Amino acid sequence: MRFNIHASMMCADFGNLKEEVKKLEEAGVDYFHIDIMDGRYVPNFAMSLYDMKYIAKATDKPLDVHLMIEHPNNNIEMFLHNLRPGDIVYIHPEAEYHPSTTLQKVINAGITPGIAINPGTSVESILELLRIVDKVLVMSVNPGNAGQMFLPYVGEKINYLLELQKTMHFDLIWDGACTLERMKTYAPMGMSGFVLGTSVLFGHDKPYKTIIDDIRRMKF
Ligand code: S6P
Ligand code: MG
Repeated sequence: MRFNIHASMMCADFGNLKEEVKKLEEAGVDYFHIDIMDGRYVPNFAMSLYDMKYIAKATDKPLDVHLMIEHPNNNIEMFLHNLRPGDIVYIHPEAEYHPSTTLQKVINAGITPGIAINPGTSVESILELLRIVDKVLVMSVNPGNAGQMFLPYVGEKINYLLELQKTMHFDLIWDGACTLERMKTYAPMGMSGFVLGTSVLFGHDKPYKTIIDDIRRMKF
């Protein structure tokens, strides 16, 4: 069963970033997931524009850039100018007064548009945006940190989105506390990608390649 593996780079070893990118590439990840935070929309600072630029230069693989910043419309061009066709940018609709205007900028730049949905955000409140985005990052933890506990009430919303994607044509990507069990359950249901952080990929006593090979060999 084919699904995309997104490596959550805020969990990588920044002392050896070049080497990390190389190892993850060789291990067969499909996307480098870049968590950009501003300390306002979320109570943390993770990666920045310059980290993103560095990783974009270090790999030919696509990036998916998760903007956890207030009013991304004010400075989204800085990110878009450094991305390539095939890369994805997700914004949080709550962080913007007019999210569809911001998404249009992403589309006009030739970058794939996406939204990220917080655990407390209802599908109804972002339904119209589902008509214009190609990717939906569904968060099963509140944005801001890696290594958080899965919030079980998100399960019902994920099922609803999996139903909607059949007619509204967007891809669903899971972000937060993604375990092997969750991949096993949700990949056959149509989840197109999983962001892997500390739960599966980083900080374990195994090479990335072994972990990814085991995931690819999983029986469904
Ligand atoms: C959280 C961020 C995520 C995490 C990732 C961590 O704000 O958007 O991308 O980095 O989910 O994964 P884990 O397995 O540590 O929860
Ligand atoms: Mg993320």
